[in-house]
Amino acid sequence: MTELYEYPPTRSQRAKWALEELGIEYSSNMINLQEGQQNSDAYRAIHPLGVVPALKTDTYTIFESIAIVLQLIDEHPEQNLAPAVGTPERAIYYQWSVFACAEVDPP
Ligand SMILES: N[C@@H](CCC(=O)N[C@@H](CS)C(=O)NCC(=O)O)C(=O)O
Repeated sequence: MTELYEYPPTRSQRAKWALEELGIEYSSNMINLQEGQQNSDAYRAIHPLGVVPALKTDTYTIFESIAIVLQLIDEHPEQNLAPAVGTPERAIYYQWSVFACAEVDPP
């Protein structure tokens, strides 16, 4: 079972949106940031930096909201949410995906 570690409304919404858009079955684990649950040993074992989101599947655990979105989209090519690898359209897709976290998030 796929598990999302989230606390809305934060960047975890990105991962949730992708899960919902792709129709993936998942369970939600709320990490209450105001109560400091992100600092528990249990959650630090999932995400060493203690931030949300993180995603745990049967085969891997990852963090970084954009990485989660890109991976989920790659796992479901039949949904056609991303341009084909190696195409000019894919280049632009990478550009804006990285721009979102590298340039938009900091400010
Ligand atoms: N680059 C990370 C940023 C994650 C992040 O900063 N999450 C915030 C919520 S938007 C958080 O969990 N903060 C908790 C804290 O700093 O204690 C991503 O996009 O996943």
